[in-house]
Amino acid sequence: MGRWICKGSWWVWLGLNGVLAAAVGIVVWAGAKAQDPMPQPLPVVSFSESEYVVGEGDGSVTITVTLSQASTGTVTVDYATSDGTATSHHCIAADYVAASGTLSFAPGQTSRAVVIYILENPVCESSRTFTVTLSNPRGGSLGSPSTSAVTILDNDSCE
Ligand SMILES: [Ca+2]
Ligand SMILES: [Ca+2]
Repeated sequence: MGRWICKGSWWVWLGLNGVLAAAVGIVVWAGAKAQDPMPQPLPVVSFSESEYVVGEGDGSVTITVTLSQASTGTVTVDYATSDGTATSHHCIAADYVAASGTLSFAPGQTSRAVVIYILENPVCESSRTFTVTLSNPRGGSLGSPSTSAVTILDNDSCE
């Protein structure tokens, strides 16, 4: 294991030098690992579907929001409904109950549900649509789809 070599006017044990170099290298490598851990890519938060269809008489629709991967920290994202042809504010024939808030994914959790209430009415109508939008992710990044369209199918006779 090793040999003596002549370096200038000194004899040096080459094998011992090699072992010392390796030991120093391991310490430097271990220190770098401790100080600079590999950054985890942020989970991507999005709707599981870009479109949902619900019957007017179904009572509610459940929208699923997913993370691309489990996170070691909490991930939150805001959601809000917005009117399209379906409205939440009409006095007589509102179609759904507007909803907004913040969804929180606990560490390890990759799926959360948003329940939006659909309102029954006796009015003959065509299909109506509203949207649900995600925004302001924290601990993750926003992916696609970040908007989901919900279509309400009418159930009233138009005669
Ligand atoms: Ca109805
Ligand atoms: Ca109706």
